[in-house]
Amino acid sequence: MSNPEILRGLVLAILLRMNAPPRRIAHLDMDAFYASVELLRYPQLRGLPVVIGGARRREDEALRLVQDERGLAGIPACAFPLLRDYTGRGVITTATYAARQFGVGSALGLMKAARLCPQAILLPVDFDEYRKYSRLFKAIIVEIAPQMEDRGVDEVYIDFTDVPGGQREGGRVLARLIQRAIFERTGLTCSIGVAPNKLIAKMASEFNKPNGISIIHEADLQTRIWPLACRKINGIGPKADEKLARLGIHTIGELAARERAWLIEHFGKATGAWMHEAAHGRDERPVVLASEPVSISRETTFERDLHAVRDRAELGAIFTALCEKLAGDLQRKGYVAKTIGIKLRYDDFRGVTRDHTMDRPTDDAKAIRHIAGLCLKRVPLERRLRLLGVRVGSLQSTAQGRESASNRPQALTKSASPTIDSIATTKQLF
Ligand code: DCP
Ligand code: MG
Repeated sequence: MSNPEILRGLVLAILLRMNAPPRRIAHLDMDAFYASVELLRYPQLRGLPVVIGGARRREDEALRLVQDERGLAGIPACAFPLLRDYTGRGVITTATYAARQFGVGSALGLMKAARLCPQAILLPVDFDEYRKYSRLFKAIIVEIAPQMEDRGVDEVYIDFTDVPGGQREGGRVLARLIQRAIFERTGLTCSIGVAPNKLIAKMASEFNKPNGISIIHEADLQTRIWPLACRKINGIGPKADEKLARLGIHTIGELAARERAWLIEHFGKATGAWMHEAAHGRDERPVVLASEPVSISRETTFERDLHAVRDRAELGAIFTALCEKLAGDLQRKGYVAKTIGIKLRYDDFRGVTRDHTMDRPTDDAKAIRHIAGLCLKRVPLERRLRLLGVRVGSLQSTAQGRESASNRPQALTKSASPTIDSIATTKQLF
């Protein structure tokens, strides 16, 4: 290409960019998601403190016997199990806003929460139901705004930039439309932040929770973002936050005031440079449409610590059930897995993982159980166990997986070299 042509191309690109509408990215997060889904079947609990956590118990089964002709909605509120009567070591997954006023919320132990709000109603988790509503609200969004990035069970990013109406009032009009459509078709509320990029949108969706909308423009950086704690930046975890505090930096504004070179000196090249960009509200990450899961896991914390030999039968049954659930997850989502792994936590809280990669992928419960069982044989089992988890990775979509399986028809073998994973706590993939 000749020089004038390149120049013309460049000018054209600049003109197009100048004429392009500004980037408007939304972050949508459902309000008290698991609890709100539960309130759909138990509307009589609206306005009451309700916490979700722990496995289904005898009390929950008994509850269903007191329903009248209105079904579950006919169970009187006074018949529900209360937090004060809970014994065990489960944790809260989420709580209604009425319960949060008492200081209870995600990740708090149920017994500890009982001391803060003994009168709260306790409901067991029902992942299948939450997954169903997760799929439903996302389907409603893509009907209206197809550029959606799935970020987990209850949150998504949406690119409003080129959606008709997506620029009106900075995105408020479209946000309202989506909020209303989700509410009308599911009965669930959500909160939405719309901003020039994902980083700010994620912070903004929290500003007016529940059922809120926040619109942030570049010019709002100093007034709306800089006063916030550094921890509000998605990516600054508790460790980095502690270090920042030790260096006298508490707010995003204080972070922005530091030289880029100074941040690099203290946090390394990549993190330091990223912190500098983030504090100035800059983030070019695109909204990525199809997000394929990397791995799927299921785990359970036992009601009491179990020993591999003395509680063999009980442990075996739990292990098999986990593998069956995982196989169900794979089949429902249309994946087969080549890597099967286990995760254990001992009674002294130390954790260990083992995994094994097979020659051909599977979604079969028995095959998963077999390989997971082999992994279990590779860990010390003298101590009692507190938690057991099974994870499948190296996922392929079922069609692709079946093809590679039929090309290489081999039995499940122990041939691949085992690897030891580090222990990672990741949000459960749905
Ligand atoms: N969750 C969980 N364990 C945690 C945090 C969350 O199991 N430690 C589950 C339960 C939540 C869901 O994930 O309902 C979504 O997490 P959020 O952080 O978005 O919390 P909520 O949607 O419950 O409340 P909010 O209104 O603050 O978004
Ligand atoms: Mg939420």
